[in-house]
Amino acid sequence: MLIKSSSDIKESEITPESVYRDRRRFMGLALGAGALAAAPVAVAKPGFVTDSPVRQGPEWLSRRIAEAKASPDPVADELTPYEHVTSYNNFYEFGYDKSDPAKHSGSLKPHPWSVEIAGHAEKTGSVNLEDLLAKVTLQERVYRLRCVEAWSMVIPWVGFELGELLKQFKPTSRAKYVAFTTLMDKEQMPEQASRFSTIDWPYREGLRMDEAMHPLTILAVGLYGKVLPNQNGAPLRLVVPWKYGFKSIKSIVKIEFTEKEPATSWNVRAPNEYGFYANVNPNVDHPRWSQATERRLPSGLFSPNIIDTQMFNGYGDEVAQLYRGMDLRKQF
Ligand SMILES: Nc1nc2c(c(=O)[nH]1)N[C@H]1C(S)=C(S)[C@@H](COP(=O)(O)O)O[C@H]1N2
Ligand SMILES: [Mo]
Repeated sequence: MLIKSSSDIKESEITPESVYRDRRRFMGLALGAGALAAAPVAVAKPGFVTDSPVRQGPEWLSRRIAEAKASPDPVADELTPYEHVTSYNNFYEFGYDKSDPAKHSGSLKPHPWSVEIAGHAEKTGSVNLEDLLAKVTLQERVYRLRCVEAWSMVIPWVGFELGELLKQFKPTSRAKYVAFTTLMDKEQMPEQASRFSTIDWPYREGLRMDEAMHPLTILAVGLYGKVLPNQNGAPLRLVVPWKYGFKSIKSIVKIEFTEKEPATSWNVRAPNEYGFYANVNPNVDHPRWSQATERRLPSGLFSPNIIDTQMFNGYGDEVAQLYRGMDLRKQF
């Protein structure tokens, strides 16, 4: 096994998921010498990323991701397998079928990448991804992702707290919201050139300042211990686990501190269906379907895995206080 070249290793031996599970076990236990010897070689070798069928990021990024701190808290939910997380996606810049992003996002060039920081902050300007990541602590976070379409997954992200980044730019007292923008590039994101698009590109999202600063809110650069695949929003995407998935904007090029609530893509498109807050809420149905339950992937066609949706996607203990005094039926 040690001397196999990467081309000799069958993909089945090194699925990111199995490697990942072993890595978690490996990292999570205080190992004696015996256990160390039993740890699979593929786990110990940091270069496992190079065996990936997924397009890779630069070496420096793979290394940073491999060094990320393991998740502190175990999540009871079973992880959604890697193949599902990376092949069943919403990323309308590449098409509207769930399989389109995995098929068509090869045109996206996530490296090099830079992010513009703008608006009400003492420091603003453009920062490249490597410099941006040099000043934050990468860690693993296992989160439930609940799409407004009533399906969900459990994904082990690698990322950092958005608040840790935002503080560095010293937002002023006028900064009440944070607005995010996805890359606008018709060559890299072909659907942005379509005359039949349902969205007014580029994709935009936003959070209230306290939501943006909440420790559960992260920017992700990886998943399953590997560089974020293009279809999942490479190289940098938001993850807000207590809100519907459409808030978790992908491939971010701009972060702006604003005084007023920013316009957000789905809210602009259909304000009666998609609110600015978009907190997961089983008691407030979408006008065209119930939000009381969800299809947890993977889910069979003949034996669908239907579970109850939880208030704030199960993160109520951490975030409910952000919305005290608000009518969540009106501010949905
Ligand atoms: N730029 C951009 N970001 C986006 C979307 C999109 O179409 N474009 N879709 C959103 C929706 S509806 C969901 S459910 C999640 C899906 O993330 P995933 O494909 O990584 O599971 O991304 C969100 N972020
Ligand atoms: Mo979604």
